[in-house]
Amino acid sequence: MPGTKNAPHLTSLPSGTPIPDILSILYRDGAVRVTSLISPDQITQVAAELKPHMDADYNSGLNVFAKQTKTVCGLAGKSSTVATAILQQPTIRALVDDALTVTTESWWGDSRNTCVSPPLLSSCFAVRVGPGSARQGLHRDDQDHHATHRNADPRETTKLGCIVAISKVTKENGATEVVPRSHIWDDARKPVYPDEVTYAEMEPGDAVFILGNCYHAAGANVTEDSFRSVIVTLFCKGVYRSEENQFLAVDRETAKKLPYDVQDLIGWKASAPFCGWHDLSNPSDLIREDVGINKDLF
Ligand SMILES: O=C(O)CCC(=O)C(=O)O
Ligand SMILES: [Fe+2]
Repeated sequence: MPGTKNAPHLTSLPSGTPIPDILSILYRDGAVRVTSLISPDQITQVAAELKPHMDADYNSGLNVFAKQTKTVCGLAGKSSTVATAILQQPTIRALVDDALTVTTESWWGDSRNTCVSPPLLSSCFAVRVGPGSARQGLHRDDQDHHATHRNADPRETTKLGCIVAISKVTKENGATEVVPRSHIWDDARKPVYPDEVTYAEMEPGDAVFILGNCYHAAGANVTEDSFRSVIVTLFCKGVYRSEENQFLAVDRETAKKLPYDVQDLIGWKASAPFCGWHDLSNPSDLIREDVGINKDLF
């Protein structure tokens, strides 16, 4: 209960904390906040790139978001700063690689093959929770992969989310509700609101990482005039399909201009051995004229 020693608690670590230390909290609690991950200049730039879309965009109409909440999707293609400052951010990428890289061994005839499937971008969108927004329902993000949770294993998930604050984020203006340690619960247990919830309050540039098996929700905005803006970036294991269709979200001409590792992240690289190919080759051959045809999918 709030105020007692068993109150749900979200651990904060400063940017620059060694990756193994961040990972040990993430796997222990299902979520962890990292402060000052993205620089103030980059946040200002992201906000400027988002503004025309936010001004022009509409409520998604989905029941999963309140009617006062606006979303802007497809940010890998709409914001070059998101594509670099967030999608290439070394801490984000290191946590994602650890949680979501899939490595398996199997026989092909007499050969024992080790296949490594790197993570994919699952979705990248801004969520601006406006005054009067109701809270979202508590949920697990890996539900769209029909993930099951049977083994109390922190890694038993298909996704990892990273929510970066663009505005100041407070409990009052809609901070993400998080249920620490719910990532190891089975599928029957329902989180109890508000007793098991804590709030991911943040300054601009802070980030909260939430494993796909950890219960959370966008909070209610009970203010008169404060808007809560965040970038939600979800990553998934490369053997699952992305939540947001990245080939439609980022057109081919825009994808061509992205850094190669971001192209890979949004699906232009096949996952070894044979997942996601085009014409039995890496799709990136279509957008990288200088590297030539690569038929080797292993
Ligand atoms: O906006 C937030 O705080 C979280 C949004 C979320 O959980 C979702 O859209 O899946
Ligand atoms: Fe979510």
